Amino acid sequence: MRRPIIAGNWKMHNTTEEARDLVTLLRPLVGTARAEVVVCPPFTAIAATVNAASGSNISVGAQDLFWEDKGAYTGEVSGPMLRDLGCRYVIIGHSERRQYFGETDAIVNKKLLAAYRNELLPIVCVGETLAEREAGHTLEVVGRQVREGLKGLETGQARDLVVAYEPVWAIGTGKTATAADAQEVIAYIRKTLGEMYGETAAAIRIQYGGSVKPENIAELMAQPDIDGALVGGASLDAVSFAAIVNYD
Ligand code: G2H
Repeated sequence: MRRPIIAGNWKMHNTTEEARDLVTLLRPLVGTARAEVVVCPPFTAIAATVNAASGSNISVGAQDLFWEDKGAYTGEVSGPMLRDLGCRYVIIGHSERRQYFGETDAIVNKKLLAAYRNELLPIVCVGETLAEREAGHTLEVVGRQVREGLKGLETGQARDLVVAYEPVWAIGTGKTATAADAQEVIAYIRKTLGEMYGETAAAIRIQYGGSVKPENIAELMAQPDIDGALVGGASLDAVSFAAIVNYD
């Protein structure tokens, strides 16, 4: 019932030329994937990526957006601008945004509402730090991020939402949560969504993110509540990202 969605988060990597080359290599490798395929380049490479992906099954997402549609906000990029470039998705509240740029749940919420206002499909990231996990606060932290981040989102809109559970201690560190750990938290996220949106929660896709690789994707995807992955490092190489997309 939920179509898997595998998204590559390129972070601050790839010039326009590198983006074009990567998508050109990727296109034939993922052409028959049953999962939905998304790549999220930096703002500067979005246009080149959309162009290179044109006519393929690869959708393009941004890594962030600003919550206002226009105005005197030097350096920011808005929802209408991303739509204009051909973006379909937008990542919101990635842990690197929370950690290095001070994004709070309230900011995530404003960005989420801006995404919906502009018909961009949000991938909302949540996840606990190592200290929070060791203190036994994982479910409390993730539950709060979901409730606060999604405030004001209506049930009819929630169906299109993608949530990414990314334990901060597993991001770019080579440490992956075990599939069972990831399933436990993701099941809790779905339970929380159920309290907010009733049976619509069963249609909401929830990804796992944090050192996903060709070697661990199958086990993660075998978990009942894991509907895809948000892939950082391994999405920068066409062959490894394709191996993740074509998991079996
Ligand atoms: C988590 C993930 C992608 P990586 O940040 O969002 O990155 O796969 O490199 O851990």
